[in-house]
Amino acid sequence: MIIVHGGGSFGHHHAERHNITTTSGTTDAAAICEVHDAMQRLNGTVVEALHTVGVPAVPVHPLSVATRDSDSTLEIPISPFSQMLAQGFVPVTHGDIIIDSHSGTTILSGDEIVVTIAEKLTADRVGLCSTVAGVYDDNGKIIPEITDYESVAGVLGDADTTDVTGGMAGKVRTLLNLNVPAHIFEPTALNGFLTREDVGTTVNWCFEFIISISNE
Ligand code: IP8
Repeated sequence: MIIVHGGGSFGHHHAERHNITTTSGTTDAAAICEVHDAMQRLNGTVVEALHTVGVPAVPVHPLSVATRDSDSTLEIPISPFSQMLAQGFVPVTHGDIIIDSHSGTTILSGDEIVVTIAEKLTADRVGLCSTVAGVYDDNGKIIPEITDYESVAGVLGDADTTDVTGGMAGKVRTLLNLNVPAHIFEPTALNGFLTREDVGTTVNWCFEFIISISNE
C-alpha cells in the first residue's frame, strides 16, 4: 500500500497567498520553502500517527524528486516507491510544490501523484478518503459511478475551503485519466474499501472509440 495525502489546511493557504497553482508558478525561493515546509510538517504528523498504530510508514517528498516538463508531463521516479514496498515499508507521499520547466515551480496535487504512481506500479485499485461520502447529485444523493466528466460537470462545484487544485471537480477530472477504478468515500467507509466493497462514488475510466467514415 502507498499512502498519498493532500494539502488540507496546510499547503493550500500558503500557495494561495503567493498565487501559486498547478499552472501559475513562482521562482521565489522563500515562497517555495514556505509551501513545502507546510506540507513537510503535515507529512511528518501523518507518518508519526501511522507509527503509533504500528504501520512502517516512511516519507517521500515530491519537491526533491518530481518534475513537470514543458508539455506538462509529470515525472515521478518510481524506484523509491517500489524499493520501499519490496522491503515492507509503506511509502507516504503528498501534494507539494515541484520544479516546473515552464514556470519555476507549480503545485502538484495528491490526485496527480495517485494517477502517475498507480499506473507505473499497475495498482489494482485506488481509494480517495475524503471529508464527503462521494460525489453528490442535485438531490443530495451519492452518484454511484462516473465514467465521463460532462455528465457530472453541473454538480461539481468549488471546494468549501481554500483549494488551489480544483476541489472535487479537479479530483474527478484527474481520476478519469486513471485506468483502474478509483473510489471516493468518507472515513467511515475506509474498512469497506479495504475489504474490497464498492464504497462511495466509483470513477471509472472507459474507452471511447470514434469511428470516422470517409468515402475517399
Ligand atoms: O490537496 C495540494 O495537494 P492536494 C498540495 O492533493 C499543496 O490538491 C501544496 C497545496
